[in-house]
Amino acid sequence: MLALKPYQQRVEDLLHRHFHPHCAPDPLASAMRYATLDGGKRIRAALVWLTGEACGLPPEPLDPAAMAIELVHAYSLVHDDLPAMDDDDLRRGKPTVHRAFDEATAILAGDALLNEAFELLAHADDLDDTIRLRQLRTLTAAAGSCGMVAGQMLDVETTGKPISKAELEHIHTLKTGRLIQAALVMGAAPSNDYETLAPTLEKLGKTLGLAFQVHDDILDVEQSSEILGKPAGSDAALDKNTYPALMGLEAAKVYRDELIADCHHLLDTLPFRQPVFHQLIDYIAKRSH
Ligand code: GRG
Repeated sequence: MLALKPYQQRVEDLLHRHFHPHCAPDPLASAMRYATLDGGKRIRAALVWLTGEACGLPPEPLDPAAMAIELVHAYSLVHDDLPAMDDDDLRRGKPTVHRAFDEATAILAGDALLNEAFELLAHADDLDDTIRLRQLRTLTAAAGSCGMVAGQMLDVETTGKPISKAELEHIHTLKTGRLIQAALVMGAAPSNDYETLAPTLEKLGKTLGLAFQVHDDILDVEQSSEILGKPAGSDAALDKNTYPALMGLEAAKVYRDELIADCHHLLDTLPFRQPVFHQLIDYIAKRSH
């Protein structure tokens, strides 16, 4: 998506500068760079800045929040790819961190990236303490044991077991939705209207996170079907707890489109008009990877 480019470039440049040089010893520093730089759609960082822009804020005060959320996201991917979790060999078109380095380095790089995110926000000295605390509270709660980690735990626990749509929704609201929600809330943190905007942004973030996940599940089914040469909806991906497995591929697409329509309506109830924001919502359900 063309409109995403400036945000992608901005976070890439900021992270590049942040990691060159870095005090961590090698191979830790190299693994942290490998996991973070030159990759990813940067949707979460873009959402931080877009929400800020919509609130009339310049990008600079939101740089630490945009970087921090991408660091938390990168950590979650490194740990999710580990043999004890998804055991994936490829991420962002290249070998996963534990394949390119080793398992111990990948675990430590993930740990370091998570801490780095909070350190970065804690040191965002240009921000008023109230704003900094708002962002720290939002991100720690979203990433922590009652947020993304809880979602991952429930996902691991329920893999291979039949679950209801409500249970799947709960898992993905935590696992994927909480960080997307945090991006919106952190972006509005410096706004004078924060208290008024936060509840709608939370609702929008939750709905957008779900739409993101439903589309991710659809992509998994369609792309593995292409690879295996079978009709979409008939392959092994359907054994997993995903929306297409639970409700069928076509119904999952309808559900995704309903969630996207809800997102547009929620955005329209906010006191800002941001065409790029609407475009990003559509992109979430149209992206090919
Ligand atoms: C290990 C605590 C812990 C949490 C992991 C986010 C997550 C929880 C696991 C990722 C598994 C996964 C592939 C979920 C599908 C949705 C998702 C988060 C996809 C990856 O996000 P993108 O598409 O990634 O924004 P890029 O590479 O573009 O940044």
